[in-house]
Amino acid sequence: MKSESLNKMGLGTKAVHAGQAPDPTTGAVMTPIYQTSTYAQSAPGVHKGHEYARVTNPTRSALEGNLAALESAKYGMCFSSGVAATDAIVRCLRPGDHIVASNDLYGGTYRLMRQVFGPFGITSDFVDMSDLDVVKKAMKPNTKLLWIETPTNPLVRVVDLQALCAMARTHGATSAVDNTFASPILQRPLEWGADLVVHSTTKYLGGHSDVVGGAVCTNSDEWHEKLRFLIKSSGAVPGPMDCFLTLRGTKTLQIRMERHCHNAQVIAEHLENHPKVGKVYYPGLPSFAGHELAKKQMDGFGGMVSFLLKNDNIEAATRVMSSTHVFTLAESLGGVESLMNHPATMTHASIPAAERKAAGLSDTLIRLSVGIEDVKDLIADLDQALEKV
Ligand code: P1T
Repeated sequence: MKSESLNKMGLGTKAVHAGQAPDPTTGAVMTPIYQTSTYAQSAPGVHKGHEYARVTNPTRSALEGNLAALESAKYGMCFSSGVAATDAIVRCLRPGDHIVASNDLYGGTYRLMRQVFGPFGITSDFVDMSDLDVVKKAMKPNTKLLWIETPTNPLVRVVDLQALCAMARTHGATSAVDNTFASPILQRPLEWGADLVVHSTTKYLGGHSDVVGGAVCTNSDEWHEKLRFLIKSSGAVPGPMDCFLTLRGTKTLQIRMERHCHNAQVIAEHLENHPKVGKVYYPGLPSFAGHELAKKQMDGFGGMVSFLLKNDNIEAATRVMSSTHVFTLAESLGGVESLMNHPATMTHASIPAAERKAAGLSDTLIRLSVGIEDVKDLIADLDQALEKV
């Protein structure tokens, strides 16, 4: 379908069609897995748009077009993982530059910024982005990147995209929003003024826990050029099979997100009224601090729910996490199947305990990635696990 006509269509239509047209040589409706490392040239420098597969691959190009359309972006660029996408952005900074990032964020992002880029002279501070004054105070003359997650991982805090992106712009810094938890179906940060949108496509975009990948979308010609150069020069690219799987995932993204949101809402409300549960973190609960902001900048509240037990100790939390049958205890999120995760020992273990505590991330927090199963079965599973404490 022509991209001009697709531009006016809804996200469900874009998810199915954007970036893809029937294969010109065979008519194959689905974009083939172009399993090739190189492309024939009829004379030196004369080719059909592809020279070498580290630089471009048609299956990857289809996925890049698809993700760009979903994020209202001019450009999409795919990487071998979410952290590779983050790595490429931070690599564009220089020694002496400073990053302000959310203090509630994926532990691997913290590890990358502090432990990988710190020794190269790129410093980073992690602050509570739900307080705009705190962010303003953290910005230094050498702050070049504002790294935003919303909803955050794992406390699902919702922060003000429009205000934060405007603050970065005024300061002359780039705003990058990790949109992994929301997916473009629920939130499109470029529309709120972000310079860059980042995804771990491993999560909702892929949607089936069978592929690792990352992406950056942008409207900036300058950032497109810088990141394309890094894709070619550093080579953290996804293979064609991975791109095919992710492209297959995005086709059903809209309907999956509807079900993730529905199931998570029902579960969050159930847990909020459960006698064994102390606190529930979910943007769809009217009692949740970020609820009103989520209504403004999101088109749904997402599939991620975190909670603390009333009997708030690690033995009880461990018992619950070891007792579910439908929820699988595992890292990651965003797949069709429900997962349960213990941030303190799993996804956020690389953040020092004192910093986790200062950010409000308790060692007893349990995080749920609510899947698309029958919600009554998910509730029964949680109830029988909670019965054990
Ligand atoms: O795993 P990878 O595709 O490299 O993506 C990293 C990443 C980036 N951003 C966010 C918000 C993430 O949640 C992740 C990965 N997160 C998990 C594995 C997790 O269970 O939280």
